[in-house]
Amino acid sequence: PRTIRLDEYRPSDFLIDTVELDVRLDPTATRVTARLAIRPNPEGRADAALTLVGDGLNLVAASIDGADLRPDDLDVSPDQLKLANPPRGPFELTITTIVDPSANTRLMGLYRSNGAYCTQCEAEGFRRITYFLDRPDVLAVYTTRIEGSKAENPVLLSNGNLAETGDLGDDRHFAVWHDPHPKPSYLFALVAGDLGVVEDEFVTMSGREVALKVFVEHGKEDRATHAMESIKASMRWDEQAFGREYDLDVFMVVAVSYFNMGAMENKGLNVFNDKYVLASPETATDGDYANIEAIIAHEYFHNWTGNRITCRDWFQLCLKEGLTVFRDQEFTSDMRSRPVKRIQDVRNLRSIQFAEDAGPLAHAVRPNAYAEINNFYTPTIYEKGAEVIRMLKTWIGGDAFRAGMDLYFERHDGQACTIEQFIACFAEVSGRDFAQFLRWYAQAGTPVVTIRTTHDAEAKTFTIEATQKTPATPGQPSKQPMVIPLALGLVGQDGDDLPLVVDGAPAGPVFALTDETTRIVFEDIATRPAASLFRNFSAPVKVVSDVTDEELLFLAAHDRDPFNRWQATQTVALRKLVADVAAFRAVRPISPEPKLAEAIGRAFDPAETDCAYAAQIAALPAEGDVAREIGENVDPDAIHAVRSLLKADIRDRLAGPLAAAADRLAETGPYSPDAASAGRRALKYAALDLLSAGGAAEGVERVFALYKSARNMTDKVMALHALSIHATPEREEALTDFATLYSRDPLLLDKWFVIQASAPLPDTLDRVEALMAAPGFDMRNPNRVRSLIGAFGSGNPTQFNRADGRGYAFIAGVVAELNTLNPQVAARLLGAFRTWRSLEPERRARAETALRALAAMPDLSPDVADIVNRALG
Ligand code: BAL
Ligand code: ZN
Repeated sequence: PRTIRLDEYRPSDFLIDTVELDVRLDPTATRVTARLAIRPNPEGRADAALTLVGDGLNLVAASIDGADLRPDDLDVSPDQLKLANPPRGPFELTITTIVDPSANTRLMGLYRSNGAYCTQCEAEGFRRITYFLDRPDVLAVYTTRIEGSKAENPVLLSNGNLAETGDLGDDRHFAVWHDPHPKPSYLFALVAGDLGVVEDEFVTMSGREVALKVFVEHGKEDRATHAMESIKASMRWDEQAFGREYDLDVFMVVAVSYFNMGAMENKGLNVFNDKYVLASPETATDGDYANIEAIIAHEYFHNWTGNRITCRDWFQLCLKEGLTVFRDQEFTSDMRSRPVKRIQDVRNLRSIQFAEDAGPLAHAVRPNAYAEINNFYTPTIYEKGAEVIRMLKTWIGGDAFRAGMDLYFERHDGQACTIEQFIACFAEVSGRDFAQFLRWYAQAGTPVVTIRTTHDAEAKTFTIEATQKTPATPGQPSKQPMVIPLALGLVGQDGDDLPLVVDGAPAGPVFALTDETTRIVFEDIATRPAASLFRNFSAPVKVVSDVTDEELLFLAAHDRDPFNRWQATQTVALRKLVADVAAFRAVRPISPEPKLAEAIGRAFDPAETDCAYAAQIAALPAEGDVAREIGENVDPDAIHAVRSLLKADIRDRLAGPLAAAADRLAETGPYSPDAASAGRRALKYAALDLLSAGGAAEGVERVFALYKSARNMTDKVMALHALSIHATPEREEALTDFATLYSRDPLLLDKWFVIQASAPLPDTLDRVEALMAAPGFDMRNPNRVRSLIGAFGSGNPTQFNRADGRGYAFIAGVVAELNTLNPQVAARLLGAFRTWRSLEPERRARAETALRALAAMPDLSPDVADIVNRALG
């Protein structure tokens, strides 16, 4: 496939002001007539041909200003419609195409999900509906008429406000929707089907009444109330936090069961993966409730950051995604616990984005080239993109950040923008020079900041010397220094922060590291403090410091920054795990570490009231964190073994407090998904996970008892997960029981798939293969594929990385099968290989063999070919 480059961007030669779509629904032959008001773009080339793109389209008719076009007037293929010499003034082009929604297994464009019609147009799906200038900088006002069978599609939805409905007799009816806000084609949506609805209302800050509707499959209406509450909370929050008001008469969310992504922010008509809408205590876990709230918020927040102001081109994807992730993170922090949210986000960033940044798929937050845009909906665009916004705010301060956002909304409303236009708003309000800061968008790789500290007792100074280095990444052999905000505190022996004095004046607490090496000399420091570095994770960097374990354990007890209290324990644990892996592989004894157990033990102190936070303290770094820290010649089995040993050691040291916590935290009243109740369950799970470490009989018994007595899905799934990682009879009994009870519900079947696919047991791959042939699995449904195969590839380090290479061959085989069925999902599964180069030589060779076999396949989709080529590149 052709590589698209940022520096080749040109404005479109033509603009489309209005789009009138007439869609006659039919399961296999939907007829789409698009009437386009086109005019030359004053910023385009004067003599240009008009080339509309398509993707697998079938043209029925075309006319200009009412006059039919003959085949000779047109250059038409399934992938483009070209007029060599179009009118040089405004004209109307009418195009009729026929599409087959039932055959659309790629789930891009118009397709069917459990009988309903729905669309997905981001990034380039609209061209599978009609020929178009399918690029985000062409903004048009859409009017959409949908006509279909009344019995099969009583609900007919599109973007904007409902303008007209009518009965055509003979089981036909229609609806006309008008969206007054100009938008790019990727935000177009249409849904039609026989759906249930939950309705409510929201009155905006200026008094506009907005009808709220959540559409779900009939019979699932009672599972939509949490989503509805989340919509209202999101609308209120965006008014309060950013002054942003909703702008249509109706806001709709539709849950569909076949969906490539999590959800999609189409104007006024968000389409959601049903996994992120449906929740009841009997069917959803605390994690599901939190995810739904966050994703509803994310899509709603796109209304301003994405829809009202969109991206000029797809290189600017982080303009809407990084910013909107930042906004949804802030929303969750305000709705729940800010420190816990920050810890969860940083865990997630490290596990998925740092991993991406350290491997062959590393790319910049704003890439400068792509072969397939679908492959750039990545943790780097989303999660690192959000970190860049957070750093910007940390660097210029909250007030300037808000002023910059206000300016951005005011100046660019209705436009398709670039990162430079966004950043210029912050430069203007803060008076800062952002030239160096912009490197965060251009340079890939996770900067490593090495910190050396020295205390001079005589001079009473404490010096921090910070050296930054960003490793080479594909296509970027050498890097320039970045602006790295370092938020810090110096904690004195009484546990209080010392005043920060530099050059005789109060300083900090945020210091910008702008050079390769920055020295900061703090004055009036009589005794060596414990340096609390990168408080609240003030920059997405890897920190290597000479702060001792002893100082870290002191910070774990006393730091006033809750993030760094957590981080201190994590760093000590990570250092130990890395050392233990080296000892284990060299067949040397592993040294005990009672102080770490003591720090973790504080999480189970009955006096600890923030249980969600305590649960984070109690959870050791993941196996992937250890692998990344080791960096090369990684043996996933050794990491798993050593981490399990550490858990067992902690269990032995804390057996009493763990058992007491598990008892104390047992569920008593009715289930509530609120954050405090969820926190208690999370801490109970942390205790049970440690108690059952290594398959210890007493712990397994407790977990099994919880499984059997559980009265909500969170307890049930937590217990099943804890049982599933040890080969015990209880495991088999619980898995069978869960299947008997719940396997007819697809979203619960997914939980059962995930649990089995992630078990670090030697028979897991056999089971996964068997489950693919079992009832309920459907290769065409992305949720099933992700929960069974995706969880195995990306959530099971020991079994995906089996020493015999079968894990690699299995994932490559599924990718080959999905390559034509659903290339986007296929390419996503291949992400499992993003760390293959850091493996020990034998596994690395086997992973490479699997990738090369895939690369040699004929007819690879652009999506899969792009990932394979970059992974091998
Ligand atoms: N725009 C794709 C889905 C999302 O990020 O909201
Ligand atoms: Zn988004």
